[in-house]
Amino acid sequence: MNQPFVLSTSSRTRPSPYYDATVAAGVQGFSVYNHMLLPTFYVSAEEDYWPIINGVSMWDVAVERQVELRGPDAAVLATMLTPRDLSKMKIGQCKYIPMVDHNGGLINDPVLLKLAEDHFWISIADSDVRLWALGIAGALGLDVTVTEPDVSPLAIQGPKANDVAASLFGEWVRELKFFWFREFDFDGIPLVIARSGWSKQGGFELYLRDGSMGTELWDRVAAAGAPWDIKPGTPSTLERIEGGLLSYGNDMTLENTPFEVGLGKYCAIDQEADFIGKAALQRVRDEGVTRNQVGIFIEGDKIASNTRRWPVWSMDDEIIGEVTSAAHSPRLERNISFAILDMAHQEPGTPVRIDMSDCLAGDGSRDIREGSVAPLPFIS
Ligand code: THG
Repeated sequence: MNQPFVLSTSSRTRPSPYYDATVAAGVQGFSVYNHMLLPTFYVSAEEDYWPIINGVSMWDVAVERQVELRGPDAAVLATMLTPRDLSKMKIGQCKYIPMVDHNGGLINDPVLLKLAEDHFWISIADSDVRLWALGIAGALGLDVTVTEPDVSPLAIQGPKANDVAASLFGEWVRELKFFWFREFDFDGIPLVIARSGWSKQGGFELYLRDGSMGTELWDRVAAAGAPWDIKPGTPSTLERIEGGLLSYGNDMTLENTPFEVGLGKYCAIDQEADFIGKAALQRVRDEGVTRNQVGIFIEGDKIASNTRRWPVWSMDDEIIGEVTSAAHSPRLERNISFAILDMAHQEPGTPVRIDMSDCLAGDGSRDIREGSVAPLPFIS
């Protein structure tokens, strides 16, 4: 897509602590996420992708804002906010926690960090979780503060991330387990270092606890990564569709329950503790879903990205669902996508048609493609 406009910015589209460093590194595109600017590419989606697969890449993901829960009832509130079972969660652990409303609709799919028994960070995808958490805390009369602290993640992702992190922080970091973290004073730069990140290639997220030190942290990571040819990058739509990672607002919204988008495995709906949406999710479980997420291979020219959800038709010209995210996979050399389709059309190999007409082209041109249903993930 060739956009005939620029993105106008203001203090409402808050820059990240790494903004100056990313501009100096040659960032060329931004999206808006949690009311902030999210870098989207440096060279091109495909050029930026290969270091994540074969080397190491560093990403400004400060848009993953933290919603901090602190106080005697912080754990009670965290438990109310997700169907995931938190009863055995340890200090120093992260958990991927779908959050749902009273109807079971997805509010967000954040990562939860437990810093102390009375101290949590909800590291959020793109929706206003702080408002939701404040509302629930107030309605339940809980003794907890809900704030947005000055904490901004920088991700290091790719097979060489271990080497870069060890050269920065020491050998101990190689032993850090997946989805665990440690607080670390990095020569005066206050960090929480977690083995996590929005790719399937492995790596770390450095949660910077002082936004005035963004450039300093960026520059130190870039310098330490130079021997491994670290590149500036961004969360990759290509890699994450290949690997089956979902994007809130794209692949799921308030209109979806976790069961429709493969997140049922993170929902302990019969746990002892109460949580928002429990009755609704039990009902959905008992009644079954009417639609479900699948992959679709899309034929024809390389897809750059989708600017809206694309309608999907059966070969009898019935509308059977929508493509929610699409990209060209460099490793499969095919167009791949996530879609939500009616239950009658889930079988891998089922032929479909996709209306990819670009609403932003504005010239009424049509782009109808052939496709076929595929199992997820595309690459495991
Ligand atoms: N990092 C941080 N916060 C985030 C994201 C992130 N918030 C929003 C968004 N990304 C959340 N989305 C995901 C989705 C999947 C995973 C991480 C973030 C993930 N899942 C593990 C997997 O698929 O193997 C399973 C985790 C588990 O078992 O609990 O890594 O990227 N800070």
